[in-house]
Amino acid sequence: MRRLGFSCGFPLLSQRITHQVARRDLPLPTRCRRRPHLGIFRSGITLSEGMATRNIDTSNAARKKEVKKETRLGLTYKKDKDFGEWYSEVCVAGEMIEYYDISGCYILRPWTMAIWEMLQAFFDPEIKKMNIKNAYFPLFVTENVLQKEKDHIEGFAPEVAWVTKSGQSEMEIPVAIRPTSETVMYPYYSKWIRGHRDLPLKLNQWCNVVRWEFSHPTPFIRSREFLWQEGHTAFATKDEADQEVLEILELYRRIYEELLAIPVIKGKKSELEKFAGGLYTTSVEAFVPNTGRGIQGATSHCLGQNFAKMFQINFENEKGEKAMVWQNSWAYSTRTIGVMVMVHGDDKGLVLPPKVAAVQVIVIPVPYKDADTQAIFDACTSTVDTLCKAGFRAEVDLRDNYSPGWKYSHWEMKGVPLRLEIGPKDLANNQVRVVRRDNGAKMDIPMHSLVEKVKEILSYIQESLFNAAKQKRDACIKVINTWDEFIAALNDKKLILAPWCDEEDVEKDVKARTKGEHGAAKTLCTPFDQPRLPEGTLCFASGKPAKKWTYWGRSY
Ligand code: 87F
Repeated sequence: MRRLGFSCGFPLLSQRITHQVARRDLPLPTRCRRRPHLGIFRSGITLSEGMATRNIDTSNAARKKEVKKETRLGLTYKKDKDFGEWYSEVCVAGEMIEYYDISGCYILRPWTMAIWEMLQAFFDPEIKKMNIKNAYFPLFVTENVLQKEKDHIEGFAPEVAWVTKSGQSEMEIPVAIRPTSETVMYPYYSKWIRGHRDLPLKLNQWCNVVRWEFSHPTPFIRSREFLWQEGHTAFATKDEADQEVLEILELYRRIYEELLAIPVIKGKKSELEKFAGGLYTTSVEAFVPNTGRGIQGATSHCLGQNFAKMFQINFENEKGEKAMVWQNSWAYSTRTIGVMVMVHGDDKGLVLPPKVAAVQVIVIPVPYKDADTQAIFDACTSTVDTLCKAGFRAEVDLRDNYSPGWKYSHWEMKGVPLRLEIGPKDLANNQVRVVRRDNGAKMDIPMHSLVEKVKEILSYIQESLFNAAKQKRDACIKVINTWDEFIAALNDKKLILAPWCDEEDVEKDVKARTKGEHGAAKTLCTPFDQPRLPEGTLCFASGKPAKKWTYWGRSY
């Protein structure tokens, strides 16, 4: 860890800590000594780039010069310029993750776990309403059992991590760490399901999985260990399975759209992109406008009877005949959080939707010289009490070794939806100054309508984050009809909606023809919500009659 000069708010002697992590130096304002009575900070924090790495001359002339250079910095990278670097920096500076000394593994800090728990708090009761029960199966699986699924494990095999030693001795039977739990669970489904009265069997588990990926790791989006829920259900009939696939998919849509304020497209995966072990795969697909990449948000598979055959999951039906179960599996992971960071974050840091923010409202005292600091602190504390009693997640930042301006910047970096400032003027007028994180809008609200106004503003923020994200996403959708239009749209980072013949070879051909340094184009999904396909419409890639509209693009 190196210590460098750091400016916070105004020229201050302070420190800046850089974390040397996984090939990246991520500058982070972490501490600075407080200057007493900092009314000047009221207008907001500004961190001056020029002052970041050298000792600071606090003379008036120097100060003026530095003020001019104020850049509202905080983050080194800009979202529109260096998206990849910006993303890593915002994840770390926003205190979501910390890099770890194993590539592709990240520490999920409390700020992340609070969001994950919020998503769980929505999803878990919803699946319980569907009579799905939680269980927990072991982390390890033997080669024998894993190989039972060998047809589709084949492609995944390089990603399976193995434990081969205990202490210094080689293990007699090495064990794999679950990359997913079909092979762990289904032998027991076979044991537990006997007759039609044992059906449906509907289990979910909240757990970690390990996939030792070799492509470029990205926090939340592609990590070697991640958290997810995996649901595995078995039914007597295909109809029941089909119905559940869509019910779960709707919950995934709600996670993205209602909680994370991210628009998604519901649809079916192509034969090439579906889970090879299943019958069909449905997904919610999100889009990251900055990179022009689609991202699979969550999947809900109908497995058909493939696994039932492999694992002999049979039952005696009502007629006394032997039958095979119909199965589904479905999952969403901590990837959801990465999509949220990518879609909503800005050059000041994270932007958290109120429904998932660990802290929805941060209250910051703004003490001025000669003002009654204690009275301001008391007003802040009682404001937070009122908000918490009303059910909001509110906190006060009373730390006296940080300036108000530094705190503004800090909580902006962490994406807190709403900032409340209380200074002497607010105290005198019995009001608070409110600042929105999403658009910077400021207003004064009277104390007597605090709860009602905060409720209203938070719900505006939630709604306008979704609307803004949807507008941006929709502006990237390009409907095309020909190959040339397809290539132009791809180069233009669009989310492409194209008429397609739905042939696997054609998709493979498109992949081959678009292979390049940015990765090939592929199908994202065939949306359930199909626009009209005029008769005689031809496939953009093969020229054969088109069967459907399908979304194409580069993806994560
Ligand atoms: C990596 C290594 C080994 C994905 C893997 O989507 C096996 C696999 O089976 C593997 N990566 N998959 C597919 C997972 C399918 C399915 N599992 C349950 C889901 C939802 C939850």
